[in-house]
Amino acid sequence: MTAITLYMAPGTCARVPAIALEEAGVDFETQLIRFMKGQHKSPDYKKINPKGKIPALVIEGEALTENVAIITYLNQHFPDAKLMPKTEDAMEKARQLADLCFCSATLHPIVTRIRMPHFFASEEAAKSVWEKGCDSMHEYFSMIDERLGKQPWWYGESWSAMDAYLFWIYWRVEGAEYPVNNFPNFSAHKSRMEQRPAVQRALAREADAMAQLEAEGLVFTPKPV
Ligand SMILES: N[C@@H](CCC(=O)N[C@@H](CS)C(=O)NCC(=O)O)C(=O)O
Repeated sequence: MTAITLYMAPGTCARVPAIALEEAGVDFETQLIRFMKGQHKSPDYKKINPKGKIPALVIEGEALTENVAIITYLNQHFPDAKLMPKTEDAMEKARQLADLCFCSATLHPIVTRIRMPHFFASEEAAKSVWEKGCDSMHEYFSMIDERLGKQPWWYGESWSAMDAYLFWIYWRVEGAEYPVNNFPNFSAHKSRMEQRPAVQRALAREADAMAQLEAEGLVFTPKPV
């Protein structure tokens, strides 16, 4: 059996590979990283991810970071799981990468501005960071909403890890006062995601991790805008 460990914290983008692993039906363990203790910046964790970020995946003793790379690897390592649409076409493969990069490199930084504007500005200016984040997000949420109005999943009739990524992005900004209700097709996509047993299992792992943090008094709560 392959030994797989996912380094995660509840609510983070580690949800994306957690869902992918659950969808693939493989055995894996999760290791909770405690942000409030600075564990992600500790020398021990930096041996796994020198960038001090979550997620990191350790598989067969090898550490891999960055969601795009982790999803791409899992897709190749577990081909039967069909985490991304099957294709041998170089352009199609590159377009799938572009989609994952859109989530990690375009949407995720905007999510952070909406969710944690205080990281980017003084107390007085935080509200304007949040507003500008929301303004930037509208264009992309409209685009995603339009696409999901025509089909249940990002790639049509078949679920993919792109849907897991979009699910996390939606959920994260929903909890930061972003007006998600303006995007009914994206909201319906979230509901479809919540019905998937693999998603429920991934969320249950996060709930366990959150309970652990609560018990230790280590829950991180960003300042309200
Ligand atoms: N580009 C990375 C981003 C990872 C990332 O920013 N993770 C956040 C959690 S969602 C994190 O570890 N934040 C802690 C910090 O930056 O100190 C990826 O896609 O995996």
